[in-house]
Amino acid sequence: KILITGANGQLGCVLTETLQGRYGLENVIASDLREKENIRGIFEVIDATDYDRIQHVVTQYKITQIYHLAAILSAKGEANPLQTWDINTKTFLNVLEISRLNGIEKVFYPSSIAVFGDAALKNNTPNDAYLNPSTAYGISKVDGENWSQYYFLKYGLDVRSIRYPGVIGYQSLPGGGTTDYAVDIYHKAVLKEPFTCFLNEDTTLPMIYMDDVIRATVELMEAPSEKIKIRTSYNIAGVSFSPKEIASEISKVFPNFTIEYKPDFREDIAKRWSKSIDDSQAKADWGWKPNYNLEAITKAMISALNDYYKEAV
Ligand code: VAH
Repeated sequence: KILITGANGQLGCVLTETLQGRYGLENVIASDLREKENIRGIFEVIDATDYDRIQHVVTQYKITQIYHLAAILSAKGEANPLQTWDINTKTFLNVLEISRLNGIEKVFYPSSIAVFGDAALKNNTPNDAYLNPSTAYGISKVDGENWSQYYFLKYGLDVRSIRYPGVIGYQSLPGGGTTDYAVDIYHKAVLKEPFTCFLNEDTTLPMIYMDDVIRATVELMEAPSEKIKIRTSYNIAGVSFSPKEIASEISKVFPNFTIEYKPDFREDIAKRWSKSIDDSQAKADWGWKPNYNLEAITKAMISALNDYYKEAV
């Protein structure tokens, strides 16, 4: 039985559906701080800062695996560091401690390319780069990575983690992230509206398509334990592009599409992150391979959002 926290979130809702498809609707317990949004199947409201509440649900459903997706993203995290600490770090420690005390078999922890700061190489950032993040969010993710490794080394808890790039998908909207523009831009393009970008035109960031990132998560979690050599977190790469490059790809489909640039505080966050990621370790250890480049992402996003907005009319 699998428990997912943060199931209403950008990735949580898609991962819930994928795991339900793989392991059966009755074997996946979705949870979130808020009442259920676009989720079928079993759902529990869980405030993951509440240790007893998680423990209760773990006992009630005889949970054997936990995917801990509840988190505050980078841009929103800057407004309230204490809340970011509670929601990103305290909740994860609750999950780890409950996992070890209840014999949970596997735990998944989403880290982020936000763990990288000025000390890391900007291009092809290696897995073992020195981590000096510049945001409250990045600090919380480095912390989570270290706690993962600690619980693995000290208690043998099978915690696995990926450093997610910015995730692009049509199924859901991100909230409070710095990479969110790369989802919003497709919505505006399909609605034939102009787009205002909060990053500079040349600010390149690592991104990944939803299908790829969900597949990476499932593949990592299904890999034999001895293949998982890194117990902090794995770099994975999808595609890297700047706002100018995504806009130019969109213009091939919508020649009248317009974009203007009004960089705000999120530009300061983005410029300290990596531009591209070296994922050779994930490739070597558990066979990771991305499928979607920018052209394929653009095609898939526009076609899915066209259908979505047609049905919505
Ligand atoms: C954010 N999407 O923008 C997240 C992500 C790569 C960054 O973790 O905050």
